[in-house]
Amino acid sequence: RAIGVFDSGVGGLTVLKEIQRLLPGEEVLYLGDTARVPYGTKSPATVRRYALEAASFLTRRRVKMLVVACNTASSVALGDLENRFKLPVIGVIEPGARRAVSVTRTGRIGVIGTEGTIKSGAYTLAIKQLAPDADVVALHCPLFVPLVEEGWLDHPVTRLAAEEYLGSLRHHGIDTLVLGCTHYPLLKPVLQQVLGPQVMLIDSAEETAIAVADRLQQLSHVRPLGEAIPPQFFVTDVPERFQRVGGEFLGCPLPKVE
Ligand code: DGN
Repeated sequence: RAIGVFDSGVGGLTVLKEIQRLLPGEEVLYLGDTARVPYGTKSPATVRRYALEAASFLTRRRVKMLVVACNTASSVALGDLENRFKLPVIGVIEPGARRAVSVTRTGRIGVIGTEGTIKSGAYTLAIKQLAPDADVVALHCPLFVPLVEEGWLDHPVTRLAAEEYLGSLRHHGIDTLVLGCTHYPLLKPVLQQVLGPQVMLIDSAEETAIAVADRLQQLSHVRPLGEAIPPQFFVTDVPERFQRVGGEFLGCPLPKVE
């Protein structure tokens, strides 16, 4: 059986890419809720409803595990999904928080994400549960998602936005920054330049893939390594934009999108 992955749109492809890298023998179904993106500005109740609907679509296709490859949905809907579907559900918050706590030296950790993720307080809570003394500063950076979608990964406007947003984090003296939104790993080079080499960037996508692999191992559900199986893609709106922007996220052209 396959692993079901969903996101509000293309962003979760950063998570899919890491899952494929780590677990090439696994079959993955990916749903991008492109008709209703972005989730980041919507209320928690609305995001919960969307997440339950996306997960229902995948569970009807008999997946063995759900991966919520969206920080906004992970921050408000994980519990509801676990209760409803009785399947292992992996979100992106806990893995990112765990990694941040393990690498920080000063305990000063920054978190950036969408408005929904930051307002939920989910990262701060997850970090504080692991390291009660951590000093967490969380910030929403709403312009980053459209800039990435536009493909402006190394553009003066993106650099200006990063300087404006991240100035306060720099003053706070963080040594670790959690990229708490699926789009942000694509901005790593510019974020690293603005913050300087002393700040460690935590990519939740990489950490989530490790969490997926660990969980499958625990459940003895790992497929033996064989030929890589191409993922199957589904979207809730016409596929053209997903196909184009998604190629940038995956670093290769996407196969057919349904
Ligand atoms: N996938 C969303 C997240 O990680 O929070 C970002 C895109 C969005 O819905 N705004």
